[in-house]
Amino acid sequence: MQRQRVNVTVTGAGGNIGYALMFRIASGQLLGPDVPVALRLLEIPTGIRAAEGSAFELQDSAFPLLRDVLVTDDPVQAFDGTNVAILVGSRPRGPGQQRADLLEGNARIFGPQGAAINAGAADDIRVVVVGNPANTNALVASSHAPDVPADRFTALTRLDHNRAVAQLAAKLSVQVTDVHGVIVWGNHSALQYPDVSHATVKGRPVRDLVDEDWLANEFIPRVANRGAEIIAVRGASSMGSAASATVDHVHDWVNGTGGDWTSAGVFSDGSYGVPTGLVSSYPVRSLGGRWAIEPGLSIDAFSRARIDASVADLVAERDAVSALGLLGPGRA
Ligand code: NAX
Repeated sequence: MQRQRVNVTVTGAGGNIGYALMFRIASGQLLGPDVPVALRLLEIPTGIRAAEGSAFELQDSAFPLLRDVLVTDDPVQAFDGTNVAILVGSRPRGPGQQRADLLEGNARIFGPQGAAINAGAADDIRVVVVGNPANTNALVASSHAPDVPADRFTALTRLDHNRAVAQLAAKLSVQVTDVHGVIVWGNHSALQYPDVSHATVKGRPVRDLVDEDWLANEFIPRVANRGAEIIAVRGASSMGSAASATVDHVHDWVNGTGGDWTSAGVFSDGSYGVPTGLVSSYPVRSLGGRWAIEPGLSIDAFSRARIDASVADLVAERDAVSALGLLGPGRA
């Protein structure tokens, strides 16, 4: 028997990741093979034609689960009654722009979108922010949605997690399914910390299988800078892998993580010395449709320094949007 229809909003639907995402959503990979979906595609006026063209292609795909597609440039309409909001559309860093300009430009997008979610989304709304700077954009959106529980706002760090798993599998000549217990901490930025302290491969600690030099000088920088490497080789930024990680994130959030934890940007409750109120990447499990931070993991000095550096990056971003007066009343 088919389940109740789920409304899914994708912002930036006329862009690269939006294009790669929508076919995965409509085919049932986001929520499950028995869950009908209605898509709401939000764009700005310059992107509307691209989104409309993509909607034609969705129609031509005759997906059995796809009930409806709406293309709009009105956030209020896009988020009305939505159950899952995937916020991809953002303002890219322009030539010569400083981080403050980037944060400001994006806060002016994610603030109103948070307000529209607050006003009209369904009670079970789940939000994942993909558009960069993803963690702080999630914080801004949430701060404008005071009626929506903070734990419904998340940022995508699953791509970094997947990259870390894949790099370990390649290094150790095993399958990705043999790798467990990887963590990405902190900000989805070059200061993120992909941590293998608790990772195992076929039951053996990864730390016994690779040397410190490889971890510090190859693995960590490669995962953290993989986006730039993709651009250099492909001539365009990550799109299929980013869409795939987004599908993984929402799928696991809704359906559960099973035996292993994964990584996601969630509101800190103070765990692991991360100040409350920041959206930081953590080891998380989803149970009963809610993310929970994995408790009680040991943190050695190597990890502590890197987590602290990434968290300092998050604090600087939060302080910058706060100084600009762009945080809403929700969780200042
Ligand atoms: P594109 O430039 O191809 O697409 C972005 C789309 O967003 C454009 O069509 C634009 O018109 C639209 N848009 C801009 N402002 C909007 C608004 N206010 N409302 C609705 N739509 C709006 O970029 P794409 O390659 O799809 O990347 C999108 C974002 O994902 C970027 O910020 C990028 O940095 C970020 N990424 C995040 C990743 C993550 O792991 N969190 C990894 C991949 C990617 O780098």
